[in-house]
Amino acid sequence: MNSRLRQITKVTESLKHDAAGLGFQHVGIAPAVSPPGYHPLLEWIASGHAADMDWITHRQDAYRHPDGVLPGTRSVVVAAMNYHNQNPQPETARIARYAWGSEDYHTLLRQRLKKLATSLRTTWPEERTRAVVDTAPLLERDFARLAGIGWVGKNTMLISREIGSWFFLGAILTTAELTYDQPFDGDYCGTCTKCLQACPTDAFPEPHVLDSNRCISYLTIERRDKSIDENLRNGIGNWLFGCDICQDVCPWNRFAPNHSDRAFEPREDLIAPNLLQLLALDDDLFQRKFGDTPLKRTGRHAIVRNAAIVAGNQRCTDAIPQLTTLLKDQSEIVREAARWAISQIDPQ
Ligand code: B12
Ligand code: SF4
Ligand code: SF4
Repeated sequence: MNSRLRQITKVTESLKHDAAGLGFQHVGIAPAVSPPGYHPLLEWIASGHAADMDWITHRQDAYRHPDGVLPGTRSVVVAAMNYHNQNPQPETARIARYAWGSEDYHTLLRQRLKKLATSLRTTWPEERTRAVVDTAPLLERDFARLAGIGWVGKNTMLISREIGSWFFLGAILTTAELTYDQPFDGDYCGTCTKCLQACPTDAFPEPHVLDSNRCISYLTIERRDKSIDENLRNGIGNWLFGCDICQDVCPWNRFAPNHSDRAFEPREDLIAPNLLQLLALDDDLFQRKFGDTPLKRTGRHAIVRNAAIVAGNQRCTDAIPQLTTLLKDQSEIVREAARWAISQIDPQ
């Protein structure tokens, strides 16, 4: 083995070894190629399924190849971090499990990915690396499949045979060459269609395709400055932020292990948020309570709008005084949701 090849093997081994110590359950490496999901992505955008997530549509060309994120990329290291916590969801207002911890996962994963890249940087200081979580134009699930971590389920989640789908993905793009894993071969959904049937807003026009316009996760997190279509409000049920239904019903999650990471220790007020307190949030209080959590992305107005919709769906008569105050709120989306909620609770 020549010395360059020995270095490649050694760095690949250290990356995999260090990943476990940093709390990643899986790590795999794919060559930088144009991902097979690129054309499905273009079709998805053309069908309007990206809704108004312009940060995806405006950068559609950059998804063609990891070069669009880091010119000269040769390897894509993909890592998965389990955030599963088996606490049951409350009956009142629900927040998706990924957001129960007190830290924003983007910051946390990016910091750990940077640490993970240490062996790469020290061995080859001349090579460039970039850690990405979510926001770069990279099809993370497609690359996770190419890196051998799992398959894309009918619910569009990347599923691992070992840990199910309750995990975050992150990637390190590097101009360095590494030893590549085999792509994950196969699809273990079989004839199951539980996720497609369980979705309360019918967000799957077909298996493996999600229409964001109908997905509660999009509606409650990403649709921040607009009202939510009235026809979809009942389907939102008691989801205040995100939605876990198509993962909760998945048989591959039945035995999903719990995380053992202090960073994902859940906060009581996120596992079981108090609806009346949420309806009373002003900008300052929102910032103080949720400024360092994933909820900050959505902002006060959309969270209060969502809380009003949940109160309406639950016919929560105790919320009437708060909702009446919100009829004069500074935000139009809040005023409108409060009006709607009152009409649901008391049609008179
Ligand atoms: C935009 C986005 C959303 C949107 C759109 C989701 C979607 N399904 O496209 C909304 C806001 C709705 C959303 C919701 C959620 N999201 Co999100 N989201 C993203 C983001 C930023 C981009 C996804 C994207 O590019 N979508 C466009 C579609 C076309 O791409 P895709 O979903 O990757 O689909 C691929 C496959 O379906 C495949 N494909 C297409 N057709 C076919 C056909 C067949 C037969 C096959 C096999 C494959 C296949 O090709 C596609 C392209 O690669 C990624 C991070 C990233 N940069 O990748 C996180 C990400 C996918 N989200 C994540 C999470 C956790 C969630 C939620 C669970 C959060 C919650 N609890 O509320 C939900 C889950 C909803 C769901 N069922 O997907 C995780 C998923 C981890 C995992 N195990 O898969 C990611 C990777 C973020 C992260 N860094 O951890 N999300
Ligand atoms: S996250 Fe919820 S709303 Fe979105 S597709 Fe899954 S079940 Fe449907
Ligand atoms: S619920 Fe069934 S069809 Fe859906 S992702 Fe899980 S195994 Fe696949």
